[in-house]
Amino acid sequence: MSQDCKVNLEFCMQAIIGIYYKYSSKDGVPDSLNQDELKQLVMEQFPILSANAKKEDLMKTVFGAMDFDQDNKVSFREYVTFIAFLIDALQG
Ligand SMILES: [Ca+2]
Repeated sequence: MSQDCKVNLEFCMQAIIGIYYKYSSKDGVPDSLNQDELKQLVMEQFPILSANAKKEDLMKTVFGAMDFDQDNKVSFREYVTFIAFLIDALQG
């Protein structure tokens, strides 16, 4: 893994927050991701996963997994909870 002196945990957390609002703000309602916003986030932020999975199946799985309260949108809390699950899964 390459070392970059600009990357630390604080930087990573700010990036996670910034990425959420970058996509959630597209429809003028920045407090949630709708399905189109989430699809764009997944395609751009998870390019390897997106390239290796059927996109419709991937989106159903991701949206279903992130939308814990099933209100058809992804809140910031749902987003960061899902990111935490992903980090835990990735570290094995
Ligand atoms: Ca939700």
